[in-house]
Amino acid sequence: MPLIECPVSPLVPKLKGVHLFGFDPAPCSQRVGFALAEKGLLRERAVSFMNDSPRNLQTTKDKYIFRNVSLIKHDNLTEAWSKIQPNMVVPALVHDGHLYIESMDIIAYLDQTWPKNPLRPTDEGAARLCDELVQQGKELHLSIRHITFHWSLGAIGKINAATQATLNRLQADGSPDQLAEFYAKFSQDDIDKNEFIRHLHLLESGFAAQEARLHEDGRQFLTGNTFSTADIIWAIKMLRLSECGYPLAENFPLLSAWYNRIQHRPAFRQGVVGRYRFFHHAIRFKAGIENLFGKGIRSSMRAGAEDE
Ligand SMILES: N[C@@H](CCC(=O)N[C@@H](CS)C(=O)NCC(=O)O)C(=O)O
Repeated sequence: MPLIECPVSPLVPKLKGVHLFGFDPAPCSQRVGFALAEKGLLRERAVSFMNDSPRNLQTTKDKYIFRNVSLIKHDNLTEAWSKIQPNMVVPALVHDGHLYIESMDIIAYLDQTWPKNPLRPTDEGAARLCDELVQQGKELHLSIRHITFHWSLGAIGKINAATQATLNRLQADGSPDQLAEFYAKFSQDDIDKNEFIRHLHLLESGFAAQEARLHEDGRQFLTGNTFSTADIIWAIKMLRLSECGYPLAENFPLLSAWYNRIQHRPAFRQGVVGRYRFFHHAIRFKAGIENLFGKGIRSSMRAGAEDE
């Protein structure tokens, strides 16, 4: 359900042009930033998410305003955000007063609305594969969350009892993203270490399947020889794993070569990594130190897992 018919927030109907509500280091937000850049839509400026000064209500043609929802400051766990995204996660996109949520649905909407540089293969078989890989990528998002919180954020990812109570109160009933449930367990150290390792291994199995596919016929991209949304969703997973110090090239050489090709795309640089250099280097540095002392993600890799 990408379109929210009657958004509660009074800000939404006031916004003209394209506005992306997101957080630069967050994978789901990065997916949309990447797709916007592939479409040739450039970031005009960044403002705080509820900014309603008249100059920030309207964007210029082929540009978008980035509305920052800081996950570090827990902007997403506020009432104002719950009125825009009832599941209290990023991203959300507003186009001419219409609100869209769910990153991959937003990308599909962008692809329909801006047909330049199509992101869905025209060949039927490749399109089917693309849908399949996007679906697998979505299902693995919970694994990326576990990996990020365990191997990147650690204690700074925890929330206090008051914030938890606010989140419990505001999160939509039956939210598919289950943020309140996740924070309740993570903040109380109530997730078993093996659960994090299980999520890492799920991702590794996903990567192994892509590696095998690239091996089959030397294709350039995951669905064939044209870039697609499947490349977007999987490349963003690689980015997070590499930030955690995971040795991609050692374990998945073909996928790693594919990821290098993606990294060289101007849209990846403009829409994703160019946007959060400090955070990117900071988490890589932290991961490097932890791996050095045997406490990082490397010690839990499938090949290195002793408890299997
Ligand atoms: N299904 C949603 C998932 C969104 C999601 O989980 N977003 C994460 C960032 S990648 C988030 O906002 N997390 C909130 C938090 O960690 O507090 C989508 O694809 O848009």
